[in-house]
Amino acid sequence: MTHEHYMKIALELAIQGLGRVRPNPMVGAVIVNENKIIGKGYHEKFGEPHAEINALRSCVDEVKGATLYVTLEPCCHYGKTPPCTEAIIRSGIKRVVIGTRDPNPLVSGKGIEILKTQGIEVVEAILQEECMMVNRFFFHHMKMKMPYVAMKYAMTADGKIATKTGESKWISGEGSRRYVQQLRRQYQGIMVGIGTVIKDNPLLTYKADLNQSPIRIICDSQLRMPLTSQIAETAKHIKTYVVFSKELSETRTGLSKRKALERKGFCLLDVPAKAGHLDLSLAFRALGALGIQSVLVEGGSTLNEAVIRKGLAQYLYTFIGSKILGGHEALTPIGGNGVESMSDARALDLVKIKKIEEDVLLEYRFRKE
Ligand code: AOF
Ligand code: ZN
Repeated sequence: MTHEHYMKIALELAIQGLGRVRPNPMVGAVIVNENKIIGKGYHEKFGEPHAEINALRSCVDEVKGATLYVTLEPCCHYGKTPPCTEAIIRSGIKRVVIGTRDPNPLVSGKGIEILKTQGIEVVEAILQEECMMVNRFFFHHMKMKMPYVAMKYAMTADGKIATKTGESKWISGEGSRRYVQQLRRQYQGIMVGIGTVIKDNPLLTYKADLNQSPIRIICDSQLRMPLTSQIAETAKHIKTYVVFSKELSETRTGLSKRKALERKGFCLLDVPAKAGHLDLSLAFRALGALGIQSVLVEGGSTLNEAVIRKGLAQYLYTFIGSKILGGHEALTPIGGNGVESMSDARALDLVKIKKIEEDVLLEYRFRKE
């Protein structure tokens, strides 16, 4: 069997950690001796043993002389758990086949060096692209110190996100809404503008398991958050940031509003604003510094426009419902004034088309500018 064959199995194991290991990467490992798989494991839960350790513990046969396949370079640092390199060396494994290097500066190539100095053969970059893709949020955050940002909206076949009176339930069907629930489980944070909170009073959770719900982030420069909203009522149990204007935080009204929100359980984050608009680049930078690796932006059209204008998004999910609303006044997904010339359009690369019942989902990557 090829290296790719076993790495694929390791990748399938890795994604079983989805939603449970973040902000750690998802990692899978397979141990093979004489063409036979003798052990398998993956990183199951944040703070618990790494993939390699679980694979070693699962071995029934002799590990000496075996090959370890692992989707990410083994760590060599003391984190919440001891270094995987030490356990590998102790086990008598002869060869380690790695999907991709760990971008964490505490590891980044050092894990490989340690294994090599102990006489272990190391094979690198097997299914590297796929191994990076499963942890694209972790890689992006390590490199950019900013969260990986994806935007999601649902629009009608004529490109509207609500009627002219603001009704938006429902543009997309049940299947699409179930899909969005799965997305919420994948992203560490979910962001909306305060307009959406006031208009729709959403909960913004992963409903099947609140423990896997993303952190909620509300852009609310003037602290208009209603204290009776569903979000406010649940802020003590589900971590929720309110991002607001630094200028407001220095006024007396700002201070009293801030106190009232803190009593409700909100975490307050102030960032500079210009003409009442938050500096979103600084907001995302601050969220990155708080360890938030990925954010799903769920609108509305004002927030979406600001995110796109500043080039802050990497990925886009567009759901298209089989309906037409019509009208000049009905909102479209991206508000503001838009660009004047076709040459200023934001370019996208289409990566996926999916039919979901009567809806269509289009997934795009934002082309780098
Ligand atoms: C591995 N195997 O399965 C994972 C690794 O705090 P800790 O001890 O859990 O360490 C977290 C760091 O370890 C994380 O930032 C990443 O660099 C690496 N993750 N390494 O060898 C694994 N999950
Ligand atoms: Zn490790």
